[in-house]
Amino acid sequence: MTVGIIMGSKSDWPTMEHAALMLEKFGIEYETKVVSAHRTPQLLADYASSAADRGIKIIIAGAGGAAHLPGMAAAFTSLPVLGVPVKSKTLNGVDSLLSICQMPKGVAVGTLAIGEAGAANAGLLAAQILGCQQPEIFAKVEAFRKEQTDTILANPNPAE
Ligand code: RP5
Repeated sequence: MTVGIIMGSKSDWPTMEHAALMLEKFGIEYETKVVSAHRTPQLLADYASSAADRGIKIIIAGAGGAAHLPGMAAAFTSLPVLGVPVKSKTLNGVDSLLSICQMPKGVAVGTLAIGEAGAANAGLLAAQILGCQQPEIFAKVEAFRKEQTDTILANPNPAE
């Protein structure tokens, strides 16, 4: 598998599946797994520290609330980690966003937007990173963006 999509709970899947759907658009292989930083800490350590040896190139990690999963995953691997703040019930995901984006200097997590858009963009950004080395993925990203642009230009009337 090229991309590992992990999340803190099964309840994150309706958000995180948008990362998976985006990767599928570009034909990128991925695996999905519930890995909780606080409920299954040893699993997180094992997953992240073995990911590079297993051939994973990028980890997408989504979590909500006190969302330490992406940061802890990044602590266990030098692979790029893309963090997705899942919308929480009490603070609408602002807690998740701040938990993920405010990494102290020295361990990086690339943070996306809260919720579905962030998950989809994590998949897109993973494709763009992989596309730097793989021309066929780069071409698919270019085609995706052109189609998006053409669709808007072909129908600019908001009332139609
Ligand atoms: C986090 O707590 C998860 O990432 C999830 O977003 C949130 C709530 O988890 P559940 O109580 O739904 O399992 O760890």
